[in-house]
Amino acid sequence: MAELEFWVDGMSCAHCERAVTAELSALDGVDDVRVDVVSGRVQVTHDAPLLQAVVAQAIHDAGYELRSWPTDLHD
Ligand SMILES: [Cu+2]
Repeated sequence: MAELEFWVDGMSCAHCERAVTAELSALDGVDDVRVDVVSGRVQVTHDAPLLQAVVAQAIHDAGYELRSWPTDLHD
């Protein structure tokens, strides 16, 4: 099980939180998604590798944009 943390732009309310959580939860290997709307921080628990392009597309599909991605992944 690995933890991934990144930031998302454009979220402002509980609706945004639900939309991002739903899109990311649907990705293969994702077990848990925690979204902080105020800071834009998203923490994902996953048991399969997550590609930046896949996560960015899921966030885009939800209507938001990936702001940052960790440069040193340990999974
Ligand atoms: Cu919203």
